[in-house]
Amino acid sequence: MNLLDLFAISRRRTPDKAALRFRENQEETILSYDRLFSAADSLAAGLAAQGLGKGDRVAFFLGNRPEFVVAYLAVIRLGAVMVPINLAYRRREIAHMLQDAEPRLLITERSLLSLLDELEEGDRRSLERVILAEELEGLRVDPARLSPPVVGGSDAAMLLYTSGTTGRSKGAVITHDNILATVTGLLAAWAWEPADALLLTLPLFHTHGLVVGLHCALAAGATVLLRRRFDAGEVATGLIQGESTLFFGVPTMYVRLVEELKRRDDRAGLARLRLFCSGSAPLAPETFAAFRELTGHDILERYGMTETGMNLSNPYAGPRLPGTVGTPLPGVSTRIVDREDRDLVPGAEGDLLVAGSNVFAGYWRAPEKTAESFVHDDLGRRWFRTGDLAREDPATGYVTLLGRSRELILSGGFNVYPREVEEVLATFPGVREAAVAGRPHPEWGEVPVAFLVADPPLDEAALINFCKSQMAGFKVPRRFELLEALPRNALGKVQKHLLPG
Ligand code: MLC
Ligand code: AMP
Repeated sequence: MNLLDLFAISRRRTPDKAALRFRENQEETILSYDRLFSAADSLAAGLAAQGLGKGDRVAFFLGNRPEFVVAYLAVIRLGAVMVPINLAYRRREIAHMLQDAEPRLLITERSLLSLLDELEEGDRRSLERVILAEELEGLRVDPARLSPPVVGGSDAAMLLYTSGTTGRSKGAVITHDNILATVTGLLAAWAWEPADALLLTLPLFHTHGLVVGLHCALAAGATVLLRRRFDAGEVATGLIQGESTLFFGVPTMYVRLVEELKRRDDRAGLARLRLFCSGSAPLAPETFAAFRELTGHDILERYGMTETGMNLSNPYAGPRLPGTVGTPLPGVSTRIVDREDRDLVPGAEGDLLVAGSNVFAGYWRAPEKTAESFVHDDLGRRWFRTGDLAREDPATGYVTLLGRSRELILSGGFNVYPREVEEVLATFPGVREAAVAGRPHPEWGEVPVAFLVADPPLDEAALINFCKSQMAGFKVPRRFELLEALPRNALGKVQKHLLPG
């Protein structure tokens, strides 16, 4: 079985129902299930005619819009692999992904072309063609020419880039089976039904918007109310007056929604919604409480990762406990272990391992990194090291995440790897040493802060501009502090816990 088999059920059952409704600038594009999948079939036929086939990578540097969905479905129909690129990325980050994934095609849109113009010839070596979203319709041909699908569950559907423990990001190979596991688990756990409509403002280039949002909705035969981006005012109005039954967001979105809803006296319409979910970063219990106070809804917090899809979730029917991520989803197994990978008793704090069909195949062209990321038990079962520290409540079985054993800063649901930022800082003239650490922030959760040993005078404005030219805005340190020396242990390793607060 592949993903399209799953979606085919919705297409067959309700061909005329809206699968996707995209609204931008007061204009709405509506694609029924039949139109969406027919468009994907004819685009797949067109791409196949151009030589695209199984295993070929197709990079997407594309915002949320219907063409993203049509093109994605066409790509997986051919057994090809989508490689989505974060829209905030700059040349250095995009170049790395293109060089590593070696896509044959890149699908983008006119407004983003200027960023791609910055790429050097070597960066785009693998690219045979750059296609604009605006041109996709013209590539469609009669789908009768399409050969039967050649795609199985163990074939890759997407390469999702994530950084893991080292500075350079790695592609997590996500198979059809991996996505099927997450989607079928969530359909049951959150009681998805065809009558659902999901207001989706999360970016489609990450697993939260893409798998948890888009895939679940299409598999359920529900409707996706897709938006280009999150705007707290528009979302509040949409939720109060619109047709959505579900909303998914990262904690930053809920922080902003709480502020927005405090100013509104027309909140009664929110009672129509069935479920609000949060994930990708810790939801502060204060935000949970404020949202409940304003809306009467308990946000359902769940926990996932790019490499694993979704792992744990608070219950749909049952108490949703703030500060916890609930219990394992159907088909997911968890262990909490000590540093020697020995199981700990419930209640003890340790490293969280997960296993299940949801766990990815491995890192793209990085067998050593893949091997390091898994522990094998006596039965030969593969357990993925999440890098998250966790404790299970012995009474309820609910899991609380306590932090991370790897260095990772979570800013507004985006990942920032200190080492990558440190490497960029170290190339700025005058910077002798750099250490980057996360510091709490009321809106973003955490933000990166840089500690520098530098030759005076350091031009901070020039340094910020340099950082902005080298990496996505959310990775740029919010504060720079000059130190005489970085705190190091006897082995010379920087002791980040000794850096100023
Ligand atoms: C934007 N900015 C951020 C930021 N997003 N700064 C810190 N952290 C972030 N997350 C900065 C930009 O650099 C810019 O700064 C300024 O904010 C305005 O940019 P914007 O693009 O207009 O921001 P906005 O649209 O308000 O974005 C906020 C947001 C967005 C919350 C909507 O960050 C977002 O969509 N986050 C969701 C990320 C996500 O989907 N994560 C899921 C990963 S999957 P300047 O200085 O340049 O002007 C995963 C697994 C799982 O984690 O469990 O789900
Ligand atoms: P990513 O690599 O972008 O997929 O981010 C995955 C990481 O996000 C996880 O390893 C966690 O550290 C974090 N994360 C996801 N959901 C939650 C949550 N509900 N609470 C705390 N952290 C979370």
